[in-house]
Amino acid sequence: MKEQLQQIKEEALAAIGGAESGSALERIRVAYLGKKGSLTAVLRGMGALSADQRPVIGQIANRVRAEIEQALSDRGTALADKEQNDRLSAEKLDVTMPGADIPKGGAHPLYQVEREMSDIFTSMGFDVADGPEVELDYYNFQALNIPENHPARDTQDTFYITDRILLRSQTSPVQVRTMERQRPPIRVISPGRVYRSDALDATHSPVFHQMEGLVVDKGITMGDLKGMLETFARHMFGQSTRIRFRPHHFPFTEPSAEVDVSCFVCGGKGCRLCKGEGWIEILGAGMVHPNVLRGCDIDPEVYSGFAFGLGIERVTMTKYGIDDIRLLYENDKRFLAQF
Ligand code: 2U9
Repeated sequence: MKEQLQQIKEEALAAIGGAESGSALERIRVAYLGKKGSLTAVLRGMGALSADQRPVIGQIANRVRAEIEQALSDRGTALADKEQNDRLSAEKLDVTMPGADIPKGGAHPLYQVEREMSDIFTSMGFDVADGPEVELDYYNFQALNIPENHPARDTQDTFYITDRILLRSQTSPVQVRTMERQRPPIRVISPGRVYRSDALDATHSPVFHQMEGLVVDKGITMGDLKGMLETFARHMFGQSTRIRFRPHHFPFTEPSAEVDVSCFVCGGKGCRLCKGEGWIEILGAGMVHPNVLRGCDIDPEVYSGFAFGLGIERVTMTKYGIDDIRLLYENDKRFLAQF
């Protein structure tokens, strides 16, 4: 029986030494120490031993059991350690490795300029208003004192969807809607996309962006318009910028003017950017026509207002010296990365 126990122990220890997983160890435990295990079977057979043999064999059997249990536990710990080490080395992270280069995007130059302009106007107390790009003829033309046969309505200039519905050719409809909704004082700008049936070339695009502004209150004068535009121009193009008004005609303003800013490259002496003029035209403006106020149920005898409009592409191209409008739409990363 002694030899039998010795053999069981050797077999068990060899099996434990070769076990590669917790479940293999468990199978070994059951095979030797379980209810039907080989060591258990030997212990059961001890009843047949003589009284003086029993404690001797019993002691050996207990030692064998203890050794097998110890070996199972040691191997179990070793396997668990190994498993953890394997996992740790598989998941090892070298925090000193240089990171992957994730290219960073940025705001489109048109959007940057729009935001810069909006910031200047909102700091002067303007609200920002938005409106539909698919508009009624009424808001795009009629309400702006542009009568039925005015050349601006020509299908060559405007995309008509039906007789009454079109793609807005200016953001003025937003201001008309604002006047219908809100009583003076009104101080609002409307940046947005507009559509004109022009062929795409270096200076024209059938879709471009405008920002218009409108102020209506009691006692608003051309002086207010001039002061406000000068403040805008100085913030946008530099503190020494001057502005100049040239008489013009728009159906929706009277009097009307085109407005130039002194060239911010040469300061007015004449250079390549201003084509030797010293001045750069950037916007149109004027006092809101009484017909436009009346159409929105605002009494022109009580209230007056000024309005202005500028092309965001034009400001962007002037500011950055861009000579082809198409660069602003092609989204070539080599171009965009410069802003
Ligand atoms: C209302 C009344 C009047 C908006 C104005 C201009 C002058 C103007 C052009 C600039 C370049 C359009 O993008 S552009 O081609 N705009 O010159 N716009 S005054 O006048 C308004 C607007 C709304 C109710």
